Amino acid sequence: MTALPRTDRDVFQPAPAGTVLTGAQMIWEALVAQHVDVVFGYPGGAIMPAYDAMPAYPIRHVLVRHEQGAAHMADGYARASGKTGVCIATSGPGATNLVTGIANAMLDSIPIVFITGQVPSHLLGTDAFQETDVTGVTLSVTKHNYLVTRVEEIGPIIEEAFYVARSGRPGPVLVDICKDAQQAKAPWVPPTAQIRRRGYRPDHRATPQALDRAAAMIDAAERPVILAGHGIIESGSAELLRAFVEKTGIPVGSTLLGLGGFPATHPLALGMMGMHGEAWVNTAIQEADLLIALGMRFDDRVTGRLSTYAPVARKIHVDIDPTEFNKNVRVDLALCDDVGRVLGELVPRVRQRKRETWMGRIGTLKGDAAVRDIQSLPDDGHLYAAHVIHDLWRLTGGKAVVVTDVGQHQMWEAQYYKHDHARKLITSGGLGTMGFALPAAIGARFACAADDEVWVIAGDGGFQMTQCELATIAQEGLKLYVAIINNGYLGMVRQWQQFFYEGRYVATPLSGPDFVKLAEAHGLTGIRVTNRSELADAVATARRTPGTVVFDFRVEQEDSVYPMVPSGADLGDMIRRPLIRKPSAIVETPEDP
Ligand SMILES: Cc1ncc(C[n+]2csc(CCOP(=O)(O)OP(=O)(O)O)c2C)c(N)n1
Repeated sequence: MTALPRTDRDVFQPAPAGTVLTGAQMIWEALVAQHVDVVFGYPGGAIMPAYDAMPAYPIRHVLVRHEQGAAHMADGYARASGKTGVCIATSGPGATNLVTGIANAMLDSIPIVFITGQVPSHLLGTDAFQETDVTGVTLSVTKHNYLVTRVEEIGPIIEEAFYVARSGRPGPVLVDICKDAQQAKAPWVPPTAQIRRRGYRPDHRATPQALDRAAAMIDAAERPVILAGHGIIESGSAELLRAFVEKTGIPVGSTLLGLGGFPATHPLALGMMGMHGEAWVNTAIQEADLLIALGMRFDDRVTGRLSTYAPVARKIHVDIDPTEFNKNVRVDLALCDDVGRVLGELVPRVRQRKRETWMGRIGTLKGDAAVRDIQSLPDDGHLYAAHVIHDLWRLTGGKAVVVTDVGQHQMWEAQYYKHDHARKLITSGGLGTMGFALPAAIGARFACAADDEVWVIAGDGGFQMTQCELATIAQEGLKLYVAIINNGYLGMVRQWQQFFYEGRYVATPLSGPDFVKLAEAHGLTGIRVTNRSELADAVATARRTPGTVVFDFRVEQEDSVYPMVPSGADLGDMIRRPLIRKPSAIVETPEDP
């Protein structure tokens, strides 16, 4: 296998203004100018000119096994790094294979620039070979998209695409470039960094009066709760949130995507809210007299039934996207601004407080839930997914970058792996895309420091959706830890069947390959774990083993995630884990990792 080496960044010289370049060269010039160092993609006819030009540029290309994987890799890279991810594919099937990954990025507000090849401009609309109207197909799942037919447009549009993807509420932007525009030549115009898009104003500022009003509402509240969302992480505001919380003494509930935006081991951290949130968070929200929603969007998985949501609370909502206000929940005060800027303005305005009565009440709620907590139960020879995740949290010192798939294991991860830092949990929230974890972890691997451990936590169902990317891992020589939480079911759907469809397990029992042999077939290592006592040794072995290790954790097959607020039910109306031990049998496991 001989791949052309890429040009080293140290020797690369950007083209001076006026140099005649092909459109294909302009694509890479424009990407280098945006400081892109890695792209994830798959070649094909309509994007071949761009691929042919690529080796002259200091950008690493990761050849995926399916374009959906490329999209998720760019997504994982963006989430782990805070930069904009880049993905490249050909027209027609290459581009349509991206759609799930684009939609995933759209719903979670992830900045990614997608570059697709398109048939030559004179063939547009003729049903030419591998022609798909990709801008049409992706219209509703991109923040913005472009069809480029002329070589002169390539540089300015790619620059604008990065600006749109990153500014305001981030999101995916697609640039579809006709093959003849890639082949044509024109004088190069380097990026100007002076982008003005008519009608697009991503910057909003809350007024001083609104900030004063928010501070007064916060000072007056006796039972306030902060709802910390993904906006805290995307805007890099974790430190400001901490300063605000420590001054006001207000406890913090997090959305799934907000986990890590506030340290999970902080005394004022309540954990995750919503459908599989901690019981005490949901009850605290229902009893609160003020909700301060920061960079979150009152998703239905978070609110439960809207008509009974936080019935006595006044609500302050801070978000950079004005379309989020009063969409699901009517609020008393909306602050349209960057959440970090608002926190920076609020900290000097609010009173220093301790809220002992309110925290005492939350402590009582917690005490009640703890006796139902599986993590606190003794090892009875069964391997529970919650135990696996709790033990991985301890063995990794809580410091790993964890990339989860979608299903029960995702919720257990959110409950039992305590993230103290932003960008350490990468998960598909809004779209809930099975198959996300393995490719997203590959992307994250490129963004993380060499000594960061990157862990995949996936179900046996979701893993099988994109397991072809094991070959990408092998070809790229990457070190990942892949934990398959193997329960032999599409577990989350099985759980719903158990709770709401009288236990009729239709199309949820699931077989799979021998995951140990599958890893070995790729030149990787596989380890099977069937008992909790084997887990620590397995992790130690994996650390000593070069290359990626795939763990097949054979967990309890019919376990369920508790608590659970049934879809559309009142947030306080939770199904709790049945008591399976008396409280006296509880064994304390060490809290610190
Ligand atoms: C692409 C896709 N198809 C279907 C679903 C619906 N769905 C949500 S969770 C789930 C089961 C996941 O099973 P598994 O990956 O084994 O994880 P577990 O729930 O057992 O932890 C399914 C089918 C989905 N979220 N994404």
